[in-house]
Amino acid sequence: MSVTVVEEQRTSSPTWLFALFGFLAAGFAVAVGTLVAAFVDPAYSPIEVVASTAIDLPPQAVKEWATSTFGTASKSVVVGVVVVAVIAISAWAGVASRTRPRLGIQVMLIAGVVGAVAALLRPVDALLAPVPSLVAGASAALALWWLLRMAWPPQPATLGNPSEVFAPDVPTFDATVETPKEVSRRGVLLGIGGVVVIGGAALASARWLTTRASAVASRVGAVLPRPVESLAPLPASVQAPVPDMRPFITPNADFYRIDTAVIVPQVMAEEWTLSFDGMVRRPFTITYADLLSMPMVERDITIMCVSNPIGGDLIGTARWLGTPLMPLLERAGLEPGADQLLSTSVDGWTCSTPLDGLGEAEPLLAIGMNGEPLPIDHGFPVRIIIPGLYGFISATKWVTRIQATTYAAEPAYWTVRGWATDAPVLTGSRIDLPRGDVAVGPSVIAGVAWAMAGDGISRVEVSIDEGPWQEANLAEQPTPRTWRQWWLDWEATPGRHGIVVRATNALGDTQTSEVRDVVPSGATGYDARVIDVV
Ligand SMILES: Nc1nc2c(c(=O)[nH]1)N[C@H]1C(S)=C(S)[C@@H](COP(=O)(O)O)O[C@H]1N2
Ligand SMILES: [Mo]
Repeated sequence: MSVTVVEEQRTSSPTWLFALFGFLAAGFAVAVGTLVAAFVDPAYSPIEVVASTAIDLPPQAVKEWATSTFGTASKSVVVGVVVVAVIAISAWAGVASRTRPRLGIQVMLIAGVVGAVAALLRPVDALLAPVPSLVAGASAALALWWLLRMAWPPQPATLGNPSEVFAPDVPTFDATVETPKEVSRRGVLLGIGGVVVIGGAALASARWLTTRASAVASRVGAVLPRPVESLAPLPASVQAPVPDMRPFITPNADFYRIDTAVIVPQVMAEEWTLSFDGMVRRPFTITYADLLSMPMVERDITIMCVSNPIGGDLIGTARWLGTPLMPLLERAGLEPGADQLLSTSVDGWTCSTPLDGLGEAEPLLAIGMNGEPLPIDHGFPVRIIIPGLYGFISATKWVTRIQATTYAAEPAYWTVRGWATDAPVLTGSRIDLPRGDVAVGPSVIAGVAWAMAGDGISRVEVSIDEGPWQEANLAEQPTPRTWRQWWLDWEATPGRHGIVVRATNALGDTQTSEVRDVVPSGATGYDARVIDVV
C-alpha cells in the first residue's frame, strides 16, 4: 500500500513542471558547455558541434543535403532542428524522471556522449573537442538531479504548511505512513533559481571570454597595407544608367555568404598561420606579419557560387586587396605529379583547386575587401580569391594550409559529395529590372552578365515575348574578371510579357539554353521573367 501511495504522490505533481526541469537542465548544460568551449574552441559548443556534424554527414546518407547545405538558409534550419530535438528530448527526460529519476539522468549523460561523438567526427583533430559536450552532459545530469532533490526534499520530510505544498489536492497522510513525496514549492523555486543563476553566469562568462581576445578585436586593429598596384576608383560608366540598378561593387554587408560553418571561425590575425606543404620541395609557414610584408595588389573580381540557381544572387563583386599566390607556390617549389592545390580552412573544410591553368588566373591571398579587412564572415584574416572558378573550388575562407597534392590522394569536401573538381564559372546573365509590375509606357530591362572564365562579356541579348533577340546596351567592364551591367529600353504595352536574356563571352561563345541543375558544376539555361504591365 505504502509504495503505491508514494507512486501516486509523485505522479500527481504536474507534468509540465518536470518537462520544465528537463528543459532547464539542458539549458544549464548548454550554458556550461559553451563556457568550456570558450576555453577550447567555440566551434565545439554542444549544439553547434552536433549541427556541424549533421551538416557534414556522409554523402550516401544525405545525398540531397550536399546540395542544400550550399544554400544560405539551410544551416540555420539544421541548428533549429538540433535545438528543437534537444528541447524535446530534455523535456521528455524531465517528465520521465518524475517516476524514474535514474532514467532521466541517464538520458542527459547519453546526450552528452552524442555531442562528444559529434565533436570527434569534426575534421579538425583536437584532443579537447569532446570535452565541452561531456561536461555539458554531466552538467545536465547534475542539474536534473539537483532539481529533483530540491523538489523532493530528503527525509525526514514534513508536510509543512499547506500553502507550501505544490499540489495541495493530494490526499493527506498520517505521519506514520511512508515519507510524503509531494513536490515542495520552496524547493522547486530554489532549485530553479540556482540553475538559472549559475547557468546565466556561465553563459555571460562564455560571452566575455570569447569577445575579450577575439577575431572582432583583431579585425578592428588590423591595418591594411598600401598596395604596390592600386586601382583607380571605378568610373561611373561601369554602372548602367538605370534607376534602382544594384551597385557594380557589392557592399560587404550585402555580399552573399556561403560556407559550411555553423559557428563562423574566429581567427585572430596575430595567431593566424598559413603553411605550404605536400608535394613541394621547400615547405614553409608564414604569419600574418609575413603576409603584410609581401607586395599587395588590388583587383576587382566577381565571385560566384556553383549552387547559384539561374537568376539567383549568390554572386557578388568586390575590390579585393591581396598578395599574388603564385610567387609563394614558386617559393615552395611544386614537385612534378601534383595536380591540385588542396586548401584547408581552420574549421577543416577543404577545397580542391586545379593546378592546371592556375597561374593565368592570378590567384590571390586576399586580406582586404572593398577597403576593409575581410569581414569575419568572408574569411578574416585571409582567404583565397581566384577569378573564373566557382567558390567551392577556389575561394577558401579562413585558409590555414595549402597543400600540393593529387585528386586521387586527397579528395576535397565537395568532391566526396558528388561535385565536380573542374568547374570554371559558366558564362551567364541575370535580369534584375524591372522588379514587380510595370506601368504602361517607357521602361527599362536591365541586369548583369558575366564570363569571368571567358574573357568577359561581349554581348547581351534580350528577347521579349519570344520575339527576335535584341542587343542590349553594355556598361563598361573594368576587367573581364568582373560582371558587366546591361540595359535595354522597352516600351511597355499592357498585358503580361515574357522576358528572356542571354549573354555571349568575348571568345564568341553564347551561353547555352539547355536547362541543367547546379550539381555538379553549375546551372545552365536562360534567366526569364514574367512582367505584368498595368
Ligand atoms: N572555409 C570555407 N571557405 C569557403 C567555403 C566553406 O564552406 N568554408 N565555401 C566556399 C563557397 S562554396 C563559396 S561560393 C565561397 C563564398 O564566399 P563568400 O561567403 O565570401 O561569398 O566561399 C568558399 N569558401
Ligand atoms: Mo559555393
